[in-house]
Amino acid sequence: MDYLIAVGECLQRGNSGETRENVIKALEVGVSHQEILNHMLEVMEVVGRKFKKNELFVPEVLIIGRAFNVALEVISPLLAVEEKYLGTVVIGAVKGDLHDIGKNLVKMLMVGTGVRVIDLGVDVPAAKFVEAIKTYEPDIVAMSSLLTTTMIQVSKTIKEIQKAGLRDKVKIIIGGAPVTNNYAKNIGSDFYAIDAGTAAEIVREYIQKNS
Ligand code: B12
Repeated sequence: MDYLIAVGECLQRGNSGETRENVIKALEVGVSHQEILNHMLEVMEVVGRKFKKNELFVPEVLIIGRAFNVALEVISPLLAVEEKYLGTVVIGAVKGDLHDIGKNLVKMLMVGTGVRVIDLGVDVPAAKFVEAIKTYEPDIVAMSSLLTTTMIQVSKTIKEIQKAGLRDKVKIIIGGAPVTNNYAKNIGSDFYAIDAGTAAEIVREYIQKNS
């Protein structure tokens, strides 16, 4: 029985229990935790692509993400700190915005690229983003806005990051249904992504080039 292949198959089906069991069995027969993680990341890359092409839908991706997190809990203690993450992303829905389904999908697919994602949650004031940049020193800050009325908060947050002298230290990616590429450019964001799959691709590319 190839437990590594089974990990990938169960993960793709979103079966948390079986994914976890097969991760444990794979470790028992001597597959390295790094090999298991790499295989899981490959699966998440496929998931991201399928989601982008509408071959997978929101509930399926959420279930797969849960299975990924359950399996990750088994291998995280085995990963040495320095090999644990390729980079760090701080993510949040801006002040006044309580929508988090899309943000959580973006977060999950970003985790699937091998980066650490610090989730500040919803209704995040600019000051909290600034504080998080100081604390976690992320490579990228990701902001979500689902309301036309909260789009202005994305712009305000970028200004606050600038005021705090931290703009050169991070790249910024923004998204959410009312946000557009033009808006992103106008307010000085580095990147915009229309969906979670594209966001993960952008992060993967950026981190790989700069790590
Ligand atoms: C679910 C929902 C809610 C839920 C949210 C639950 C939750 N936990 O998220 C609840 C009921 C709380 C809610 C409340 C409200 N909502 Co609402 N809501 C929706 C709804 C139906 C779905 C949103 C959603 O989750 N979509 C699915 C996800 C997967 O898609 P997504 O969020 O767009 O995310 C994708 C991309 O945008 C992108 N993305 C998202 N975030 C990010 C971040 C980054 C960094 C990147 C790169 C990409 C990215 O990737 C995601 C995945 O591919 C939409 C309508 C719609 N069909 O979109 C209205 C909608 C967004 N809501 C709306 C409104 C008006 C409200 C309320 C003001 C209603 C009210 N009068 O109280 C409140 C505001 C609450 C607040 N302060 O935020 C309007 C917004 C109109 C506008 N343009 O401003 C919409 C469009 C409905 C409508 N047609 O009128 N809502």
